[in-house]
Amino acid sequence: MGACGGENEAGSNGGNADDGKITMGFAQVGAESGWRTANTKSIQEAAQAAGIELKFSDAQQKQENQIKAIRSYIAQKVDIIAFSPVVESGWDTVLKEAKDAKIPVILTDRAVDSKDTSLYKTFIGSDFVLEGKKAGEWLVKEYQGKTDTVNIVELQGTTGSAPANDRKSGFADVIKADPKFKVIASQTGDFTRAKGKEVMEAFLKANPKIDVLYAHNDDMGLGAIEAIEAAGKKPGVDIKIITVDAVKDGMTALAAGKINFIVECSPLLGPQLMDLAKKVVKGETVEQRVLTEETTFTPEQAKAALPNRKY
Ligand code: GYE
Repeated sequence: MGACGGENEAGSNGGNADDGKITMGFAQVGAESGWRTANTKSIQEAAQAAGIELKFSDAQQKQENQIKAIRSYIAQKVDIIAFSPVVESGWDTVLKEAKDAKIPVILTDRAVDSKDTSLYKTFIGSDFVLEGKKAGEWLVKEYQGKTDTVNIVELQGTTGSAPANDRKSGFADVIKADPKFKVIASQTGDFTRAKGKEVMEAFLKANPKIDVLYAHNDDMGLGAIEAIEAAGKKPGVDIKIITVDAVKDGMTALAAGKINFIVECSPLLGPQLMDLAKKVVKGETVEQRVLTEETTFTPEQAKAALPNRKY
């Protein structure tokens, strides 16, 4: 600690690693879900453990707020910027601004669709297409040997976000092999419990026969469970439910049989992010893509995993 004194000239090359301590500006999506809360905690705790000074902002699920935060980190000459882009498109301009200021950027959790991959150093997070596929594969197995039509409703994540786009396409890709699977309604619930409930209420009103709900995260699924129960139906029995994330509340509902299957998406990205940040600031090369390891859970597996679940 304190190896470099304050006598150095202020960083002339943009970043200010001259004080020996790395400063990271992190532009978070918001606080929309249990996943996000766990992700924020992981980042804050890991920064502290790694001795990285963290400047943290919450964009309340708005891209314009994230762009503002990133611009302010550039103006403050942080050493590195990390962010979880709320949507995939529209980042080129601000990423170029960071590049021109020689401040490296790490994408965490969600991807951008920028063609120029030199605009960021690495992208750490899950394979959302694979998550959607795992959800679809469970469904295919569950209805194996049956011929009746399976009416599916889908609660999508935030419109234009990587997890919503990819979880939708991965799932669709797997179930399209069998025409008995029909997605009869698909709408965004913005990854929140309140929106999940509201949209599920509308689904239930408009569709007398719903067999399956596929929700892009636990929170929307949990909101939908309230709507299903209020409509006098049994979640997990009358309507089978698949979600993604595997946060504690989701796992509890899974263990209770109200959700049938959860595809895990780990929010604990903090420690890996801090390791990568240190390497990038030192000028070491890092992998362009760092994948998170994940599994899936049935009710039995949820019961076994719950006592040790950290989030
Ligand atoms: O699944 C959802 C959250 O980007 C992986 O965002 C993340 C998603 C997560 O709101 O719960």
